[in-house]
Amino acid sequence: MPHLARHDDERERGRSREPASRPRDRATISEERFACGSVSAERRSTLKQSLADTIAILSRTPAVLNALLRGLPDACTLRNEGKDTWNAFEVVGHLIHGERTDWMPRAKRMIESGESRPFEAFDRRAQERENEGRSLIELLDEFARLRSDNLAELRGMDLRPEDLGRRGRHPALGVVTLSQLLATWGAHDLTHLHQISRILAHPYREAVGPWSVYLGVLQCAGHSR
Ligand code: NI
Repeated sequence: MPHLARHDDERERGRSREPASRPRDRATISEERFACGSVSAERRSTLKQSLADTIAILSRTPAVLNALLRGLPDACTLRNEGKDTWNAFEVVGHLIHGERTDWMPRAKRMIESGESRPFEAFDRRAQERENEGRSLIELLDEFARLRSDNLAELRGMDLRPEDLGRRGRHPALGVVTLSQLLATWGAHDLTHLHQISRILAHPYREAVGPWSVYLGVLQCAGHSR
């Protein structure tokens, strides 16, 4: 795939430049790698591919949201699934808050401090106060900008398979790895795309009549936190 090939090229170029902005001391990293022992070639290849796949998914989410939501009537984007549930506007706001406070800040915390400094708790209701009076178009544009900036920063970290095993401490879940965090970033996007699909389908529960039994999106009870 051209996209991945280009990405690999960028990684190689970045490596040869040895950017001064790397957040860690090179000697420390070498010592840690030595202490951890070697990662098998097969495992290295799997981890590298998993990260490339995750980045490929993460890079597409803003365009998916744009195609699905931009210009839809408010009746669709401001509808929710009932009391204490989110509408699509709030889901995009939640994704923005994650770009600002969750994924990359936590990845950097892991690199810089390991388990010694737990992550800040994530505020699942931040979007309720942050996005009052804003339009969905503004939110979609902001999400796309933040995601692009964060992925540029992630690529710039030039993570290697050994780095993905680095650990951090989640305030509720305990010890987690960088590999798990990045996989969760991708699965979190897909969870909320699933959720938006379910929100948009919500009004069809009665309208489809007996076909409801064939339509999984109408059977899903919801699970997104
Ligand atoms: Ni979420």
